[in-house]
Amino acid sequence: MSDKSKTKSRGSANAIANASVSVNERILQECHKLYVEDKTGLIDIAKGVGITLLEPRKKITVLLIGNHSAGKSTFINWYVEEHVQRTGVAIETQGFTIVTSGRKRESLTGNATMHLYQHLQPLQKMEGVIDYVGTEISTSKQKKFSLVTFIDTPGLVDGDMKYPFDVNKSILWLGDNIADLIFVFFDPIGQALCKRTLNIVEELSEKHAERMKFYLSKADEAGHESDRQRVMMQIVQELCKRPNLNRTGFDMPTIYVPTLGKQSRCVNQIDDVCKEVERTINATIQNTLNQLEKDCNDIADAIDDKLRIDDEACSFNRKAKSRRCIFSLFGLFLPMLLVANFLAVGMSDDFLHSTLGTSGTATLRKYTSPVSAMWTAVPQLYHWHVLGALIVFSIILLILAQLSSKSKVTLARKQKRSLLERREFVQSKVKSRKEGLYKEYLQQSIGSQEI
Ligand SMILES: Nc1nc2c(ncn2[C@@H]2O[C@H](COP(=O)(O)OP(=O)(O)OP(=O)(O)O)[C@@H](O)[C@H]2O)c(=O)[nH]1
Ligand SMILES: [Mg+2]
Repeated sequence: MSDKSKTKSRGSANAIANASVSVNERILQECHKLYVEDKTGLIDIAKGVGITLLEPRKKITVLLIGNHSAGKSTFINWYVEEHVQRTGVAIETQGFTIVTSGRKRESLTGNATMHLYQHLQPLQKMEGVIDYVGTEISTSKQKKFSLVTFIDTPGLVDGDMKYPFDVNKSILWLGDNIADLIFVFFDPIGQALCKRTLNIVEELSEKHAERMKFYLSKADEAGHESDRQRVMMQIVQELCKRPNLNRTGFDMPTIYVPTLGKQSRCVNQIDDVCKEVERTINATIQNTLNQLEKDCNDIADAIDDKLRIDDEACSFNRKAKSRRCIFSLFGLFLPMLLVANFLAVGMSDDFLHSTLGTSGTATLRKYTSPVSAMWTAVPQLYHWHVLGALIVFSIILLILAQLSSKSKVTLARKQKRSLLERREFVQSKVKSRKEGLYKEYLQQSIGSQEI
């Protein structure tokens, strides 16, 4: 193949790669938007039904660690294809630098960084760190940079070197809480095996082995193949001495920054690093879309629960209402019956005739006669007892009526409607958007595979 056609095909491959970046970027951005939009965003909807959702990230984060001069900053510059980070033989990177893509080339201080990345705020609590945190925003769109945020860290050294903050603690925190990928660079000529690096690597490996990738950096400087093999053996042996790092099949690709111009016959596996980044981006997109579906289902379930609880409360209230009616009816009916009976029996005929009329008196006597019969059946001696008992019984019935009248809070019709609308929105609109995004994502990845 001629050079010209090679350039051409590489050019078109890049164009496809860039196109796929933009699809992926858009998918992550749209997912993010579906969560954070005011009122109609999933975070707000979920909050309304008592669920706390985290907003999905628009980029993956790669943490680079390694000894001083291992080539961390140079690698970032190579990836970004811009000189964003200072590099050199001296100890160059003294703090944490977040290198990310944006619309404008800009450098941010620690405080601005904390405003931009709220999830980094716990770092602020670690003494001294804030003065050594910064952000470099680059407009580069090279490789997959628009979907990656790098965190460059201070070179790790043993001995007298004093860091102005607790470097181990802060790297461990970033590895635990922020990084999707942790690249460890071992440099064959430097202090690759310094204790500080090994300690941090071991501690991170304990919890996040799957996020960690080891590389023999500056491999072009490692001399001949046999020297390189020896260095690699030494590093692997040293790592394997640590119980938490003693795994079989230790993978340590050899990488070097091709642009540094050294002629080397050493195999450069730097593309593996880019592939690792791509793999993590793809996994993140899939996870984000899956999480979106799960969050929609959780919201719908929470709304269903709310509606079910409301239905139960409504039927409880209905039952309570009928219980209250029955108790009150009996509680009032008994004393009224007794009073009516006493009137019928105790009042003179003349008085009853004059107040109720002849037919009224007859009706009263007719209906109170069973009570009167029961009352006369009770021995005179117990009349007061029975009367007392009936009054107590009535009071108990009235208290029961009062107690059972306590109703549960139910949703207003408007609230219920709004819940149903939100459920419908999440289950149909958001989910169908998610389906569309998944389709786009798969189409783009299958498309690029075919080519
Ligand atoms: N030959 C060669 N030199 C490299 C490579 N990567 C980095 N260097 C050189 O190594 C030196 C140190 O590189 P840096 O990128 O500053 O290393 P670092 O890990 O960021 O160092 P600190 O910031 O001090 O921790 C620089 O002079 C680079 O030019 C490489 O792949 N090959
Ligand atoms: Mg550096």
